[in-house]
Amino acid sequence: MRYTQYFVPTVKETPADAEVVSHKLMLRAGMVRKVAAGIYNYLPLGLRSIRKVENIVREEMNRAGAIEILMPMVTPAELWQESRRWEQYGKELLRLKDRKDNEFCLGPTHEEVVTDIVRREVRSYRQMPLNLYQIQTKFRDEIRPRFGLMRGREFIMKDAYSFDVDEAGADAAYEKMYQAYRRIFARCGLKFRAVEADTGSIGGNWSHEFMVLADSGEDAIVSCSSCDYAANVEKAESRLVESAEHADPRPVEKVHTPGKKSIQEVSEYLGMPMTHTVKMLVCMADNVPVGVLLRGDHDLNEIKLKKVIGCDELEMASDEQIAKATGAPVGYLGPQGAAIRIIADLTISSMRNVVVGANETDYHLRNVNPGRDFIVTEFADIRNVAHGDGCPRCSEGALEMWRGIEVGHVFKLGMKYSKALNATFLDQDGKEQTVFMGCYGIGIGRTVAACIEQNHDDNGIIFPLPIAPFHCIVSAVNPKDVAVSSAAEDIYARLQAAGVEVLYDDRDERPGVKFKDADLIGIPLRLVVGAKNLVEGKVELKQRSGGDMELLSIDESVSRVSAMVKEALTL
Ligand code: 9G3
Repeated sequence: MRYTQYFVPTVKETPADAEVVSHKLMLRAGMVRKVAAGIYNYLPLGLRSIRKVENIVREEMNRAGAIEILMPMVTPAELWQESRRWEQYGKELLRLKDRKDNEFCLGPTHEEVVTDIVRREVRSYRQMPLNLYQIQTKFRDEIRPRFGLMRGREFIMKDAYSFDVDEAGADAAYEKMYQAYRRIFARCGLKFRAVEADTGSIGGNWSHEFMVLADSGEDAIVSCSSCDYAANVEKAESRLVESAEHADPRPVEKVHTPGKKSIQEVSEYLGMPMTHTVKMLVCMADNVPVGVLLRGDHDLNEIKLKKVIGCDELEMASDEQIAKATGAPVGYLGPQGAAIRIIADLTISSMRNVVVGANETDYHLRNVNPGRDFIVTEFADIRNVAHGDGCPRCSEGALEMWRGIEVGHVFKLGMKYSKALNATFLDQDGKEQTVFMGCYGIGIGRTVAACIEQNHDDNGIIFPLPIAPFHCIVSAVNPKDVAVSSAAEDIYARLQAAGVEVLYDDRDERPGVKFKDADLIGIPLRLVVGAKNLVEGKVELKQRSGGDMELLSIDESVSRVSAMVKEALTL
């Protein structure tokens, strides 16, 4: 493609409202332009990368035996009412009415629509295993879309759905998708980790997220330093923390702690490490107050607590709700004599002689012992794991904390949707059975953005070749010089003939502008054609990912670039 006939509106200045590097660079490189909050135009360079990721996804899904379909973006309310999700979702589900006042929504995902296909078309066990997928625009009306394509409202997703006769089949389908995802993200040139994840509201009981490691990632994940355990912190467990204190229980002491409300203040004031304190929080579970006990330095994991209680809504109680439920002042809460349900983190059970609130303003108690001074009937893992905790799977590893960008998520769905929509089949014995499902998503735009988060420097993007908009940029320095333009044209033609995707920068621009643009848009290979080197019949080859500049003859440059592209694209 000739730059002078293309459309690459690069900009020098960093846009004000872009917070993460991929958003900044995609705007500056002329890859996307915002139309409305969370809604983007894909400009030529952006679209080429998007299509590269889609094609890698498509190849690996097809290789895994999945079959491509395309479902509608606009989906009828009736299907969502059958699965009872029409009323389950709030404003995030963008609803609309047609001219006859029929209700629809813009599809945020397609479990209902695809299960409707299968319940109509699949009648026999012989038609499964079946995996249907699409690459399609989704809409989720996020409250705060941000970070460009990383958290848009309209976005392109590959969503796949597997259908099997039994759990074993569904497990096999899950494993096939898991392996396909590993190949997909490896081919995209990403450093990623598959982590055990919470299934959230979708239902089912088991899922993995594919996380691209990047400090700008919204998710916190942990991985073990010695085994392959890795999990989203929402779900991660750790080896039970035995408290250091094994002394005999000492007599309770009331201590004056004027104005010391936070664990930090109390432990400093009393000269006690936070590991010797117990904090009591109060949550409202479906509007019922529940007391929660955690070691002072641990953090509550609300997703784990919600699963333990089994409630729909879980919020931290307000100060007045706390006062009403416990009669004690906020900051001085203690479990002794509590009139509300108490759930304690597992760590509490082995603690001795701890500091807790005295349920009285400006007072705490020391040497309080669970079992003697307060009774806990419910112990559960309700804390966030912390960096350095012991691995729950192997005996010697420690958990390391990372930030990750979720680019893929695979779920075992069980029969949640097939039951709700009555998707059944006749088994070998002619008996009616319900299909087992799985669902598997990849954020296409988010994968491009995550790749840029992981591959950039101060000058711009450093695209891994497989998802770069072009393989090679040819920068002609002063194309008005006939020797330069004819050499550049010759290289351009020969590379294209060799199947290399070339962006030929034929602009009448200063060299500096061309080099800055080439670095910004991140094309992996750059050939510079300039009069000085041409005198010796040489051109410069530079790899955007670093390494020394090479001076090559025109023939060598064509064969070298062709070989590098071929090598980078071999699986
Ligand atoms: C909704 C809305 C938002 C949603 C969902 C439904 C997320 C919803 C979870 C999934 C699960 C998988 C298939 C591809 C992979 C992910 N946000 N989820 O179900 F109505 Cl408004 O989408 N679906």
